[in-house]
Amino acid sequence: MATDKQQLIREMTEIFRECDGNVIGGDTALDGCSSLIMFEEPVFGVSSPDDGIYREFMKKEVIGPNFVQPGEWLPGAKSVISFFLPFTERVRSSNRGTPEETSPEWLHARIEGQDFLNAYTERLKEYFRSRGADACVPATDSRFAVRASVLPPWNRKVLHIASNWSERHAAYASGLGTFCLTRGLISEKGVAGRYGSIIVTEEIGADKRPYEGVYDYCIMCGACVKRCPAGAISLKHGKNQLKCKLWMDKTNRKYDPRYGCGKCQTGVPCEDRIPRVRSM
Ligand code: B12
Ligand code: SF4
Ligand code: SF4
Repeated sequence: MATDKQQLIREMTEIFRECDGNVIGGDTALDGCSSLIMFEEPVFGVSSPDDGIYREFMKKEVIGPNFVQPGEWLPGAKSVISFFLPFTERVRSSNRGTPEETSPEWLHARIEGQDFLNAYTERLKEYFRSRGADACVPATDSRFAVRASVLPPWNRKVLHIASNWSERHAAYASGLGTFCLTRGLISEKGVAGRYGSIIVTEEIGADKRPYEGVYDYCIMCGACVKRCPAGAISLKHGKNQLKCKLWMDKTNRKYDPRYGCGKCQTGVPCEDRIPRVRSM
């Protein structure tokens, strides 16, 4: 029997509501973060593992040959389900102020937020198995790896970082949104939030991508350039990974054991919406 996609989405949303960990409380809470809800409900997109775009991701100018295909993560894969968890207004607004200080709410949403996302995908895995399908979550799979290299080798200022499964690229393939100047992915709920994905052997039916170009949703307004405390973003060259990474390391020394920045994702026109949709 064909999968009822809308019913499936309702059930995956219900699992999100029931999943523990989206609220910060007790001893873990940093100053002012008691009862903080990190994420709003997910937005989903589905793509086919046979979509030629996954092969394109292996080109060196996109991700590179280390990108692992959906069917290699999970033999018999029929669907890639990608989702965006938008940060709540409380998380987003907390990080709009002071340019150099990452808000405690954002720090929680980066660290405990990813823990919650991992727990949610584990619940989704169990759910698909209960439906008789198999499932794999690349982000928590032991084969997941991030490779960093300096490109070209004679210029130590250009850092290329590529994981063997990129959440933003899977989301792009699944119709969830497009990239932007900062290399973040803007969804219909904006850029401030986190992406996750699960590969399943159930045939769900791919969503149409409502865009053509890789950067369609970015209006190139430059607001993120002014927000970046590390001077990592420019209208001419986009985002410099090395400068961003070094800033991130600095936040780790400051807020250890947490880290994060996200100034380029808050106080900008793409924070919680598509700033402009190009007419097609
Ligand atoms: C490594 C990493 C980092 C590194 C390097 C970033 C990088 N290389 O992308 C560092 C430490 C710098 C970093 C920083 C941050 N990160 Co980070 N990071 C990752 C991680 C683990 C892997 C990224 C990766 O593999 N990239 C692959 C490379 C190749 O991507 P890329 O160079 O950007 O890709 C370009 C090319 O493909 C190009 N392109 C050229 N031709 C073509 C053709 C086609 C068809 C396409 C599609 C593209 C394309 O377009 C892309 C954009 O320019 C992901 C999690 C994951 N597994 O996906 C999170 C992730 C990207 N990070 C995330 C976040 C939130 C952050 C921070 C805000 C930190 C924070 N929370 O405070 C900052 C800032 C990021 C930003 N400005 O967008 C989110 C992004 C959410 C979003 N809305 O987009 C992710 C997806 C984590 C998550 N689960 O949500 N991160
Ligand atoms: S702030 Fe403007 S230039 Fe920067 S990513 Fe958002 S829409 Fe693009
Ligand atoms: S996360 Fe911070 S340092 Fe990195 S690009 Fe965005 S604003 Fe700049």
